[in-house]
Amino acid sequence: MAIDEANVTRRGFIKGTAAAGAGLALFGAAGAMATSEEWLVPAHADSGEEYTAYTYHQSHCGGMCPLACTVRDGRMVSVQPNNCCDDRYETICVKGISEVQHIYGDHRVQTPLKRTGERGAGEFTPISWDEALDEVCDTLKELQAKHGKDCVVISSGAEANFPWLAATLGAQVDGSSGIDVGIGNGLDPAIGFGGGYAMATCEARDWVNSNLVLNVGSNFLESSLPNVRLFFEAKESGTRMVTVDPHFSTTAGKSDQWVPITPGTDAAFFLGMASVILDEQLYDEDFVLNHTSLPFLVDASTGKLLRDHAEDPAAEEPETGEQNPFFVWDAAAGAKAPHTDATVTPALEGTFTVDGTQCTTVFSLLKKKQASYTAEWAEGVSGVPADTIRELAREYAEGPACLALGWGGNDKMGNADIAGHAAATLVALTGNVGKVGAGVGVFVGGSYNGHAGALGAWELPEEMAAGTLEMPLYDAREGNAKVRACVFCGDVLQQHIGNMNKTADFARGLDFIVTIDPYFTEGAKWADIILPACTRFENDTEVGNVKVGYSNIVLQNKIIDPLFEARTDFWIGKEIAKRFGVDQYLPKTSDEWVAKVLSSSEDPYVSSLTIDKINEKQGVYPLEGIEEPRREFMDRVFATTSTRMDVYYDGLVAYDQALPTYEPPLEAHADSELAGKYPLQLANVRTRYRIHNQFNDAKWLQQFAEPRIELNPVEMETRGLATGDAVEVFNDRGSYQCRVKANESIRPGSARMFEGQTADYLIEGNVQNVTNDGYVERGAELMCGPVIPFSDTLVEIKKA
Ligand SMILES: Nc1nc2c(c(=O)[nH]1)N[C@H]1C(S)=C(S)[C@@H](COP(=O)(O)OP(=O)(O)OC[C@H]3O[C@@H](n4cnc5c(=O)[nH]c(N)nc54)[C@H](O)[C@@H]3O)O[C@H]1N2
Ligand SMILES: Nc1nc2c(c(=O)[nH]1)N[C@H]1C(S)=C(S)[C@@H](COP(=O)(O)OP(=O)(O)OC[C@H]3O[C@@H](n4cnc5c(=O)[nH]c(N)nc54)[C@H](O)[C@@H]3O)O[C@H]1N2
Ligand SMILES: [Mo]
Repeated sequence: MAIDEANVTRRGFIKGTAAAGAGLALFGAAGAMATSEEWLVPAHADSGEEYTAYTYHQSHCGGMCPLACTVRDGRMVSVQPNNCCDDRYETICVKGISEVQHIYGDHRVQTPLKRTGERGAGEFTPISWDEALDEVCDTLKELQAKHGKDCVVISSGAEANFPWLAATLGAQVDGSSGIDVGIGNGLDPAIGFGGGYAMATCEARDWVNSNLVLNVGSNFLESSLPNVRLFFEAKESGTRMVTVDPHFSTTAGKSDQWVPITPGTDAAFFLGMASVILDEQLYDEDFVLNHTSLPFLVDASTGKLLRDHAEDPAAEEPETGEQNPFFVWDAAAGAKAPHTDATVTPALEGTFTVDGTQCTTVFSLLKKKQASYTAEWAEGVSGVPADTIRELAREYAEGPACLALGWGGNDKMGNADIAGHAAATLVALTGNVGKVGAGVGVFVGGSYNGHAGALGAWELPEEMAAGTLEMPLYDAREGNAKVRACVFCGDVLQQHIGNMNKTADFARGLDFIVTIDPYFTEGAKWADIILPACTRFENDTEVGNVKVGYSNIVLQNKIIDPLFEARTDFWIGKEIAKRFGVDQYLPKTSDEWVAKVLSSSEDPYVSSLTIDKINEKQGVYPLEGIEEPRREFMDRVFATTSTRMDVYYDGLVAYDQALPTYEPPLEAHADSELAGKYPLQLANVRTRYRIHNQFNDAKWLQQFAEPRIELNPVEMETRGLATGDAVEVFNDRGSYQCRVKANESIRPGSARMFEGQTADYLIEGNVQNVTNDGYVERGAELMCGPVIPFSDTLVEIKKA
């Protein structure tokens, strides 16, 4: 343990434990306790050792900021941007700076803990690592012997690092089912990119080359802090930045134009734009004919795309478009022709008889469908004036333009896939993809949006493999699932699923729950055993991890020794592997693992790198070719079956969603049955002061981002509320209490809350108590399964 006991003053010690409230029992052994209160006594500048070491910060804000950390007398005393090779990557925010305090925060789990009270009550007693690990492994083995290996489900947040825990246990893995897949479910099948997460087809660095950036449903200037500079560079170079958001967000405030929209109606807005583009013939005819499925023939009676032959559903690989072409209508020959025949000029519209079957084109079907989706109709649904829709449609069609979407806006509504599909239709009509200054998708995050590097992996023997996921955890709550035990690396239980009261019932029914986290979270309260993990800054060897972030390969070097009795994820994973008798297949140290991840890369540029070589550049090594922004599909060959933008989803004919058909959100809309009882929509958004539940106990940040619910003054007045009042937020699913704040930026009819706010930081209850966990019937047919519609939530608010 790295605590300088002499510097822990008696007074500081008492204050520290008092601040933690029930902290003695909660967070570990009193004797080992040292919180920031006593930690921040002056360090001796003249005596002791001082050094600077390099690591990267949290990834889940898209950050991974390269950091230079100064350590004095064994304590981390300052965190600054790493002045590494290229100043584009020298970023830091208040979250990074305040880690000096936060890593010593009073919600750190300091020792392994064993539950003493009811599940969820948060009562624990400290135990030793050996006791904790033995109990974890013995219990898991016992359950697996009875119910099969896959009765254990492992689930991690984004920051944890357990590359082989599931393989060690033969357990199922549930990543983050249903999260951030709303828009991507509708967009990505059209392009074959993004894996359902709507990853942008180019980087925000390309925005300087755009005529327009239409930012719909993202608060980029808070959710993408390392890239904020790119937004302003584009704006200053003359790119028009337009933000479509129900609320006057930070990003809306810095944009050239703010377009307020009714929550959950992005699809209507996009469909209105598409109609203008069709009516005014603003579409890019060359792109439409040669690079999209819009001229493809559809069987009018079944709605299925015409193909050469029926596919074998049992085949291991679906056939390519080359092997099993689609068809277009060759007007010159008066016959069908395979879409792959480059000599044919396809007919865009019409009805044709093909082999005795009535056929039409996707474009004709789109035109027919769009007839009712006029700009005036879209105004009626979305509240965006028809003239604004027309102007934006013309400007977008002119291009080059980027359609920047979000994970925090309409993505968090049940109807999100329709918005994604409508966005894909807009892109297909205008060709705003695969050329300089044009792209579509979510641009948030430096670490997700740069160039990707091909890191290698540690190979495991074949028999060491994870189980197959039976069903996502949100469905496992319905009962009848195999799962008997869960290992949560991070706060999955509370943070990853809507409707906490239902999740709590599920947690009560499980046989065993383990949480591995540096902090005592809401989800940890449900654990039987809590294992204290190290933060990014602590390690027991030289190097803890390697990642690609921000177009660079970055090392997580050790800054300080593990604090308290915390241990690294790597160490915990190894100790579990030892007890399961498979330790011999794993690297001995994280240094050995990192070296292997580099040397086993298929890319010779990456495999030639070593830890030393990267550390010569202060832990940050640029990938090749990163001077140019990443741009996908510049050859306009898409990663779809036809290699074109496939906008017609004939798998969804049964749901009338082969082309986007407008549907309102599940519950958060004006005609909702619940609207009378619960008139306010609860928008769950991110803030620059937090990463989800992370930094809740960062004292220096709490003063800027005290958890509160925000309402328009009009809504405050009708409820007789004043800023600072304690309120209850409730619906049929549950309730929570917090303070309320008036804010004119909030749209009347909605309330806004920063997500990740949990019971320990509110007056009572947890935001997740009220959030929606329902989904649409077609959910199972979508690319990533249904989205969890956290913001498709209606509530009422009253004085508590
Ligand atoms: N600082 C920080 N950065 C983060 C994170 C973090 O926790 N903290 N988390 C990361 C993660 S995991 C994610 S998913 C991303 C999310 O990043 P974003 O997609 O930018 O999500 P939010 O920041 O929640 O912003 C969503 C915006 O959409 C608006 N909105 C709400 N409903 C609608 C709607 O129906 N239509 C439209 N058009 N707009 C709507 C909200 O008012 C809000 O301004 O951020 C990442 N970056
Ligand atoms: N109501 C509501 N819920 C939401 C959302 C919403 O809008 N509304 N948004 C959703 C979205 S978009 C997302 S992406 C998810 C994000 O939810 P998470 O994936 O849970 O978010 P993270 O910030 O990655 O959480 C990381 C957790 O890991 C812990 N941790 C940090 N470092 C380490 C480490 O080194 N090792 C280990 N073992 N643990 C570590 C942190 O203390 C924290 O508990 O939340 C979702 N939940
Ligand atoms: Mo997310």
